[in-house]
Amino acid sequence: MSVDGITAELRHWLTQQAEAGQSDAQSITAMLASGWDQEDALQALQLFKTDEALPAARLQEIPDPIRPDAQPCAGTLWAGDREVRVLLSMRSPRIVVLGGLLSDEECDALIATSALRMVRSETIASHSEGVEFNPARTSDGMFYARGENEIVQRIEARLEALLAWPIEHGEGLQVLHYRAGAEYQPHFDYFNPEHPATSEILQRGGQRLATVVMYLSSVTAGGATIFPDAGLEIIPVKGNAVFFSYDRPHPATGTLHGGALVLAGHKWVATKWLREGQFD
Ligand code: PD2
Ligand code: ZN
Repeated sequence: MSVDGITAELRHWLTQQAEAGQSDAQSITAMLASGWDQEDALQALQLFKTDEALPAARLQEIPDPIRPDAQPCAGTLWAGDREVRVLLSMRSPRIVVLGGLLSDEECDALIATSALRMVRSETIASHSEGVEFNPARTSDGMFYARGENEIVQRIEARLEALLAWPIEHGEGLQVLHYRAGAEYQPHFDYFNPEHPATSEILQRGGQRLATVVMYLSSVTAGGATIFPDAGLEIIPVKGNAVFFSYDRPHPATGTLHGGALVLAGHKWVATKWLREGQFD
């Protein structure tokens, strides 16, 4: 038996599954439990990811640390004031793991200057406008204004050089602190086009195109950044970073990702989101 198309109802359900952070494997398991044949379920998921409802990929350039004209030289990239190591480069989803993006002193300084400003992290409310506390995200966090202090300026200038993306097309740095037992369940970083708050959010800087998660600490146990659909987990190492981009605001980008439960120790990260346009 073959699946010729998917119903609007199934598309809606698969969209909800993806938005709720369910991996492809979890969606398939739920379909099997409700009586689907395995081959049909796999085929339907494939159709969902490539069907006509998929928004077109952006034609414009999107940020990337390894641009087509500049292959890394001996596994390193020049980031304006220091060399950064390329530890992993994955094409689909687009993910690059970077070694030595920040010095230990820069990590310590960011933690020290943010520690007193940390509050329980919020996320955009899923069914109304505004923000809400979310049990899926149990870290504490704070935002720096762009260019707020000398360390922030230095890191932003480094990211601008590395990604060839204007600082003005980026949000202020966010610092997150996870204690043992804290996690950030899988989610997408782009703004969901179907969400009621999105059109207003997009007026300030447009969509997010890419994320850089910088590790300000190593973690005693747990706390990997996970990409469930890519089967990839990145162990936090102080000074390293993971870059990933999404050329459309859709689960088909494969960029579902999360922060796994911290089992022991503390995890500190700084996140930079790159936008289509000027964010101010
Ligand atoms: O801390 C992380 O590993 C993590 C995971 C997923 C951070 C973010 N997302 C984020 O800041 O968006
Ligand atoms: Zn994220």
